[in-house]
Amino acid sequence: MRIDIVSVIPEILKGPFSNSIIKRAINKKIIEIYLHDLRKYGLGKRKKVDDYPYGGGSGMVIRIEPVYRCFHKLFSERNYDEKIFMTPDGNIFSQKYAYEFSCKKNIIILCGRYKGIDQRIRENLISKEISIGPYVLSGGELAAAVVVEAVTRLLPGVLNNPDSMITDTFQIGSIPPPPLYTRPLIYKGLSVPRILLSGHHQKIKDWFYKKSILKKKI
Ligand code: 6GU
Repeated sequence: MRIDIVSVIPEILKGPFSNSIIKRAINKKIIEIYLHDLRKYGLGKRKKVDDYPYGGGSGMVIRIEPVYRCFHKLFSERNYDEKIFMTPDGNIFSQKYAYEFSCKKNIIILCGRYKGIDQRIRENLISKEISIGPYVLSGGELAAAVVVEAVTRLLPGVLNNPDSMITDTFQIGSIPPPPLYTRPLIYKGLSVPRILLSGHHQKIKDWFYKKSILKKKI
């Protein structure tokens, strides 16, 4: 899978992509991630990407030309199955979207900044508008990192133990994971439930199931 991310501050995304799961997926060549600096496609000597809103109002708006140029350069190189705009007023991201995106070959993610972007970009260059929750961030970069992480871990070969993916909390239709314990057996008087040391596999399974059900929010 290939993901192209377009942003005015692509540096924000370098950290999240150079560690852990995503780094491993890149090294294994399961995913390719390319960061594009929108400013490179900006106007004039100062590489301007934003302007004042028509009709007045505070804040700056991202202009269509830089986005159009950047997108069309990429469109000329390959087909994109999804063109996602990260925005606080988009559809709330969920595991369902993570699955959907993980089945695509090429996707572009455009990160918003400033007050917003020209509506013509949203209506003509974008196929999905996504938010990661009901709160406002200064830009879509961290939200894009969340989407990429959720998608990457679903790609075959990324997780060492696919079984752990199946039992993850938010896998659709599953119950939450039970409480987990590891060594030491007792720490400052806090001990691990004895049942887990009993060796009774069926009883342990039943106990885990009961604890999971109890955690489920209805
Ligand atoms: Cl995608 N962008 C911004 N700026 N804020 C957000 C968001 C996205 N999702 C939740 N808050």
